[in-house]
Amino acid sequence: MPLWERSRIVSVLAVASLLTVAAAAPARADEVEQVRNGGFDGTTDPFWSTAGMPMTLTDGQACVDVPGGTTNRWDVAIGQNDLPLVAGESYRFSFDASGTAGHVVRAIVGLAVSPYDTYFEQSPVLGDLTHYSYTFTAGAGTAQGQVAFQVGGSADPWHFCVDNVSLAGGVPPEVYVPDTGPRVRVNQVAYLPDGPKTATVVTDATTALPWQLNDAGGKVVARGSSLPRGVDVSSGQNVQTIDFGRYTRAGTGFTITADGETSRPFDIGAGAYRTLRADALKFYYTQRSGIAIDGALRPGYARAAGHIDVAPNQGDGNVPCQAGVCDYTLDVRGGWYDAGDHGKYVVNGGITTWEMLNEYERSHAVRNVGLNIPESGNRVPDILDEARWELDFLLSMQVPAGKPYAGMAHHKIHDQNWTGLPLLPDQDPQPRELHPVSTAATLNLAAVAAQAARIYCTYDKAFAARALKAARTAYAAAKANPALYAPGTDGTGGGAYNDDKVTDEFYWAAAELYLTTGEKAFAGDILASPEHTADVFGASAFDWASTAAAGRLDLALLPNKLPGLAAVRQSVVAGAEKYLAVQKAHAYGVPYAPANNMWDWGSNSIVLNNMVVLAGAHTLTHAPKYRDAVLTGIDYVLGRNALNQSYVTGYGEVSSQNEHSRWYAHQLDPALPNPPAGTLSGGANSSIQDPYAQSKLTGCVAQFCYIDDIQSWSTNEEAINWNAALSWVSAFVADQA
Ligand SMILES: [Ca+2]
Ligand SMILES: [Ca+2]
Ligand SMILES: [Ca+2]
Repeated sequence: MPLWERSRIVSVLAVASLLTVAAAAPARADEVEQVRNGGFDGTTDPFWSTAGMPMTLTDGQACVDVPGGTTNRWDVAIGQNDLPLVAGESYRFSFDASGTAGHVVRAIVGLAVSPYDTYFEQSPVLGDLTHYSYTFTAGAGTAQGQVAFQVGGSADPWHFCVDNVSLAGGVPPEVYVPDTGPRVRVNQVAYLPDGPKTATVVTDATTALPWQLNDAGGKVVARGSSLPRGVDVSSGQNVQTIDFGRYTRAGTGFTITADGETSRPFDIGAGAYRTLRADALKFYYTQRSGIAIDGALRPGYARAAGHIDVAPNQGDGNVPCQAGVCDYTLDVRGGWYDAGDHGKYVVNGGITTWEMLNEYERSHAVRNVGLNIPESGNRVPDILDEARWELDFLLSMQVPAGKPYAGMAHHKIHDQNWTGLPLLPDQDPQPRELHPVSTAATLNLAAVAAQAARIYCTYDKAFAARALKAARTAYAAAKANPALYAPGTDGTGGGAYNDDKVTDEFYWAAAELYLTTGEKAFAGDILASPEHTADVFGASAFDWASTAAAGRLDLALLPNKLPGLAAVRQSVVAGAEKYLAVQKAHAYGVPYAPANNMWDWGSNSIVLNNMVVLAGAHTLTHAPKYRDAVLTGIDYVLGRNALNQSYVTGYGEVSSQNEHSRWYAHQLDPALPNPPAGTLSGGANSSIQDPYAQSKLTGCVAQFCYIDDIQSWSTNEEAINWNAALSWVSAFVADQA
């Protein structure tokens, strides 16, 4: 899960002249101008610029020669302070700007004093003089607001000019209307030839509509009649569904026409899933900490190693604890960066690694999937090499013998303070800190290390033995410290990942230890756990905080001799029946219906993880309905949804591109890439916690609570646990072909 973070500028605070000059660019009669002398009439006062970069007046504009060789956008800037902002008021921020072609200005409205909160920001790429205008709603009120034009971060010197700077209050809030394209919604990637094929048409019609399936040449190859479904709660749209499953011939470039609209194109075939299952796993190599990314393996994604103790980095080879937490340092290099930040969190690393290793245990084909990683060709399946990168990190987070809480795992390691975007991993200047141990992190380590012990024994006996020893030690330490909870308040510089219910982690760890060792003591703990007979398949099957279903699925599906296994297996089938019923009732075929229609953070991963339960029921019963439910469910993620877009970068005619990340920050810096193909966006989130989403989506209905912008960290981040769900399900789909 990505983080609750506040986007902050770590700004050089420039001192404004207090000279007040009448505003030169008059606002409309009903709007109130906040900026003084935005037209630069005869003077640049009261604007300021950072030391060493004087403003000059040129043709009535303020211009600067921007020095080269700075690192961050905020290292050099011009701006104006002491602007009042009223919480909840809508403002239009506009200006004319020009710059040496291809350079970027980060234009912000924020707080002029510590902690320099950013209320609104845009980073246009400059060229000839252009008018820029944006509307946003202030999330906070202050008398110390600021507009600033941050122009740092360029290796080369360049020239920047700005004029007619305006911040007008009293404007009507902008009504954001997403471009959702044609009203016929399909899986824009592919349907399997022998799988179910359904589409959704958004329409005012309440009686059945004729539809036709067209091949790439426009020839009609199938026809039928749609099924009226009424108003879909998750979108507020009146919809009908189209079932074209009887058409089974493979091909590319199909479309569906209904109600006068033609869908985006799609394939019928399995090839895309063979590519997707690999891409979803290739995601992890460029997410690695502690290693340089080789451009020969990932063209366009080469970068220096992050956090290997080379300045300006301050770790991770010798990381101390937060003050008063411990008296030692640990070498915690490696692992994956969690999401769009540079933190590493044991609970999220744990569930991610479990799902990846589970894919290995459940899908034989994945052993032969090459991932173009440095370890390709070493006779170990690449998926295990990739998971090992994280496993070694997780093991390094365990408290050494002889120290207080020996055998427990530190909850997380991350920056002391939040950093801004963009920021390459090797450029992160923040001190790194170990946070206190937690029972949840310790049990994650126990579960995943135990799972690793049975999987890696074929390839690396010494590692398998070390992992099992660490798992036993962690499990015993958690039993001795059963209620050390990471607090929800520990969210500065990294996500809190707080969890104060750990019966599920105890159950999961006992299950993995039992599956690996067969020992009676672990069976006893499983049978005594309240989770063992509880209904663990709720609206969301499992995630980093709720892990009971992970244990239940493994007990049901992996070889073992636990007493009462029939009931364990039946519980998985019963869970799948619930998701199947939810999906059947859903006009977009989504096996997810949270209480009060409040879609959760990272909803795409929830949809996919619920499908892992459906896939489990298929493995247990071989009933085609569960397989078909998975094949239908993935349509939602790949385009059959209210926004008519795929949530996987590079898949589908229209897909997420600008996931929140400090280094895939192409939207903020054209020199950086977008996330690689096969990156899953978090997706619709009813609570829209970030200011950018709030400025565009307030009042949104479930599926519409999403925007493909790098600033929307609550709807559009990338994360290791989410891609694990995509990887698992795309592998299952590929295996069905
Ligand atoms: Ca002017
Ligand atoms: Ca390999
Ligand atoms: Ca828990």
